Amino acid sequence: MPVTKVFEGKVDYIQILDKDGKIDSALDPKLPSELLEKMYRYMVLARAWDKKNLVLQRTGRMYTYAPVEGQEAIVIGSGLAAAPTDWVFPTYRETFLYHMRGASLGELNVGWMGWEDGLKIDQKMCCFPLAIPIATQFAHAVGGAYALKLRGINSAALVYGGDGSTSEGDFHDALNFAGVWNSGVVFVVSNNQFAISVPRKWQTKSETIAQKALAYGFKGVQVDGNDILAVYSVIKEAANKAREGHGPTLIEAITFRMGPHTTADDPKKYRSEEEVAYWRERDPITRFQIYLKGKGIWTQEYEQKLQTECSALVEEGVAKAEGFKADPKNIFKFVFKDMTKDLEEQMNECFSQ
Ligand SMILES: Cc1ncc(C[n+]2csc(CCOP(=O)(O)OP(=O)(O)O)c2C)c(N)n1
Repeated sequence: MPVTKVFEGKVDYIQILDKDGKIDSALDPKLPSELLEKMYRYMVLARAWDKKNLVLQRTGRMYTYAPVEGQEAIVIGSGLAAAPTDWVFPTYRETFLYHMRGASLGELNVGWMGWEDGLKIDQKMCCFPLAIPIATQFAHAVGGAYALKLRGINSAALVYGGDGSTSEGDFHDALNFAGVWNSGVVFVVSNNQFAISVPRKWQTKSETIAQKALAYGFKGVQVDGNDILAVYSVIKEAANKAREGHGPTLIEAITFRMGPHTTADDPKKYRSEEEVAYWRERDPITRFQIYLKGKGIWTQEYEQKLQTECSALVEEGVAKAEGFKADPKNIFKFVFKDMTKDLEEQMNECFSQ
């Protein structure tokens, strides 16, 4: 009986800037200085905002918060690689994208402080509301890409998720449809090594998450998620491909969540100090700073000025959010475009006492 090979796959891993800030000159995307500065500025701002949010939560001024520390290169690299008319489908870990697309930090904080108004997104920003139910956003993105195609709109759909979300049925349904329909979707999986306390190796027997795309008939690629140049380049290429009608790509960005899963979690219970230290040495901001220093862009004065600017922006956002006068009725009003009878009854009952 003859044996013939009917399938063979490969998954590349891409890193352009190593952990010490040294560039692979063959892969250097040679981005203009303004873009490099924008990348750095956004990463520094995201970290300052993130750190402040943790403090706000710990002091009772914010409810549950999901930190982004360590994963900034993925959010910002992808956010800058996407065209403003590409649609994004974020989770709770990528809300900084809303700021990059026009929302103020104050508006973001209104949402994180529990008010529905913070999730009111201008359609022009091309953003879906953040998904908290794990993996539902993948199906939304494939449907969104299909809707864009039907309307003749030449935009990609970028959808985000964590390593844990790839174990959900919705992830596989979405990949299957994306493959069959040749949808213009870029799946960005932030493999931050843990789904709350569940390590990546308990999530799947596959060597990589990227290879799952091969089973659904399209390209999967791994990227150093702490290297903003690699993230930017890989996502840019995938988004162009999506817009040109050449179908989906699955990108597995290897990273680490430096903080807790959310403020309701204690990571010391399930991971070691050594593991955290290993990733601290691979920080996405530090290595980019070294790279910018080598290019003559980064100096101590540059950093000081930037830190001052960022902390002013963060404080302005906090003041705006804390001064926000919310209408509690919006909890009911913002669920559907037209309020259902049931909700109206509940709202009236709630506010009649
Ligand atoms: C459908 C569903 N099941 C369970 C949860 C509870 N939950 C919230 S976050 C999370 C882990 C998600 O891990 P991962 O997808 O790796 O993303 P990360 O939080 O690490 O970015 C779980 C199980 C949920 N929100 N939705």
